[in-house]
Amino acid sequence: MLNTGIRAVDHYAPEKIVTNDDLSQIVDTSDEWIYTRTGIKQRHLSTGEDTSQLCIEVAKRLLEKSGTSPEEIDLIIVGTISPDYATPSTACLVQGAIGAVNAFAFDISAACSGFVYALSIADKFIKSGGYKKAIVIGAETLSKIVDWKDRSTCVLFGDGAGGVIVEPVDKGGILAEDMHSKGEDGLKMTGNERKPENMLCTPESENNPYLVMDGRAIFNFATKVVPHSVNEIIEKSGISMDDVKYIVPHQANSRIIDIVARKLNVPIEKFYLNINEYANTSAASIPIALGEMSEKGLLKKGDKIIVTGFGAGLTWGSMLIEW
Ligand code: 4VN
Repeated sequence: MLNTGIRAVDHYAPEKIVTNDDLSQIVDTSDEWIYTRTGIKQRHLSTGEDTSQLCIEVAKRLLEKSGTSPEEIDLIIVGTISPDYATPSTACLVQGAIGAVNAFAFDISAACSGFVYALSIADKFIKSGGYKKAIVIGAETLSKIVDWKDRSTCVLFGDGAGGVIVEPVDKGGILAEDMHSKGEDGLKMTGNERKPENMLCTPESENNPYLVMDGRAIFNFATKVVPHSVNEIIEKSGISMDDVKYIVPHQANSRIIDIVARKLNVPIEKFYLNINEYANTSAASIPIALGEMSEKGLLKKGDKIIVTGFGAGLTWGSMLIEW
């Protein structure tokens, strides 16, 4: 059977960097507090670029890198929870900007699992045989939905985007996946609430437009489901952990990754971590990591990696990818 392979990967983040010390000027926090609890040293923040602009930069780089012309693209999917608009979708804005006139385009909402969910969807379109080239992007401008007065959340998040071009391959590519949601705990992390309000009804309480989370609950959820999901991938695909060169987790919090590594009995060196530089960029964190790894020459043909996303929804998903 035909597989879906990654043809090119790239990433882009706003140039402006805000350090923990910079943040301690606007909220009661410190570099020591943030770094010891999360592994974060700094984040890239938008100085006006919106999510679609981050995506467009990634898409242009992907076309350039892979020598693909925009007319060849059949499908564009963007995973994001911070789109420019509810409509048009971020993916349609990308399509228009790059001139991918033959593509169809849509966004998906799966928070920190957004890139893995979007890649899973693209994989099925490619496997159907009817579509040859897809652009899959994870992108966020979380800085526009965090509460800059709330020191428990504003220190955690950053802006950025990353993505891939996928196409059919005979061998390798996406070899296994494990996808889940748990909507019953969905309200443990919310953002951009909009209650019905019209001539017939007025909301009983105000909308909360910000990103809010029950940190402890999400932390516990992640340390429980991620090791399980990674083990599922190993079992389903019949490989051993020794065959896996890197595990590329959603960059939520380095302490969560430490616990996941310990539970899996995998050395922490097998995990690619860059949360120190970008903080938590939700759907963008995995493709930004892949982009950096590719740049550093860490991903060679035939290497097997596991990507694992987890977060609001609640959602989680893992994939085994042979490069
Ligand atoms: C997945 C996770 C998180 C997350 C949850 C908790 C948390 C990140 C709570 C304890 C706090 C430090 C921060 Cl696991 C977020 C997302 C959303 O992308 C997804 N940090 N923390 C402390 O006091 O130690």
